[in-house]
Amino acid sequence: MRRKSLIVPLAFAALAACSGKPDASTPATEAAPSGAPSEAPAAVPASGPALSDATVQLPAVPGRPAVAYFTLNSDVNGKLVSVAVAHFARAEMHESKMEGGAMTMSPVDAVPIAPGKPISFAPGGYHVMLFDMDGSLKPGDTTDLTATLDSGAKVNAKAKVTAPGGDMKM
Ligand SMILES: [Cu+2]
Repeated sequence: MRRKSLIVPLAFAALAACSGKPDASTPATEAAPSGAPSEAPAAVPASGPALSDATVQLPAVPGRPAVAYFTLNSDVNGKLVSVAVAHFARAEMHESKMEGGAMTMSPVDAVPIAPGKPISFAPGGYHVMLFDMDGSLKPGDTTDLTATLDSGAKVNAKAKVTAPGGDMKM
């Protein structure tokens, strides 16, 4: 008799502990806002030349040329024939080369482009020399860079303006 009276309360205690309160909250069924069909984004052609990593490095000495670098991807064969950068009166495409143990650079009229072969304008190779800045650009600014192809197509990008010798900084 004593035994039973001990066991029964324990059994109840165990039951009470294991049975949690039934969750009264109903599953959240937040209706997605209806009646607002998402605008399909304007179809961006997968093709077409594109600029990336455009930067303009200001000269260490005021009055000296600035330099522009970028990468140009193209899905067509052709030529890059000119580059222009806002706030500079004149731009020239140059190519740096090692000649006789010295780095020299010479103007280039056109750079061939081809699908799957990005053209890299970077230190030590192709670059754009920029002359006669109007004086309004500072590091941290952006300016418009436009590349023109022999087809007449123009490709635009925002170029990041960097401090002299600051192309390794973020
Ligand atoms: Cu140059």
